[in-house]
Amino acid sequence: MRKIIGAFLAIALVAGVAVVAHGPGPAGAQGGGTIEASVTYAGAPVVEKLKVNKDTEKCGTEAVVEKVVVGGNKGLANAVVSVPGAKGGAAKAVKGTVDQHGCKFVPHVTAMTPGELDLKNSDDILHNIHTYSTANPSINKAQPKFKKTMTEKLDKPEFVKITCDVHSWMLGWVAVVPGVAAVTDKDGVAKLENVPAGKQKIEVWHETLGKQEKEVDVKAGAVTKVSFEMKGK
Ligand SMILES: [Cu+2]
Repeated sequence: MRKIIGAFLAIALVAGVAVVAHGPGPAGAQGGGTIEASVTYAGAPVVEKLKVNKDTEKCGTEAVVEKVVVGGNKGLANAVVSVPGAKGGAAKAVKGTVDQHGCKFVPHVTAMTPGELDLKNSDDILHNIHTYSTANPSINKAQPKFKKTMTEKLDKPEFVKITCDVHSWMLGWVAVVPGVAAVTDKDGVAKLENVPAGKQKIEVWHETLGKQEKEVDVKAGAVTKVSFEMKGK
């Protein structure tokens, strides 16, 4: 009987230690850290508005093309923050998904690792996927209303511009980035999880404001903050 109790105690002790070891959360358990990037832009927003007279039932009568979206505290939305060197290990493959909804690409900017991109058509009208790229083969394909999803491949790292030849105002971007990446929200903030600890190069890209990079020291199980101020070209 004593032996059995002893064994139970031993199991409880081991379990207790395991719980403590997992304390910092999944990032700490995998040896990675979190990067919280804040991207700002002091310049004016650039949002183009165009009259629409085609497929207005689905597209509306005005198209809003969001080229530079600036939110509270000068936060720059739609910027891609990435750690291109964070390959393998904690960095997972992320499939890209872009929907054509209301005759807009949603989201306007999406990030994925090299591989497959799902193009959805939730509008019930004809769209056409036309990409502008150099590293990857260009895509120029009609997506009829009955084709709800098309899957294409973007295998090479690149920032790929997407347009639609049916609706000339439609504009989107797909960031094909090896490693860990995230797109800034309306406040200009992007959170990157499971970034390998150590010195890492952080890159920021914006469709009209260009690129910047910084080196940061990522600590396992901790949040490292980094900020970027984009300049107008
Ligand atoms: Cu379209």
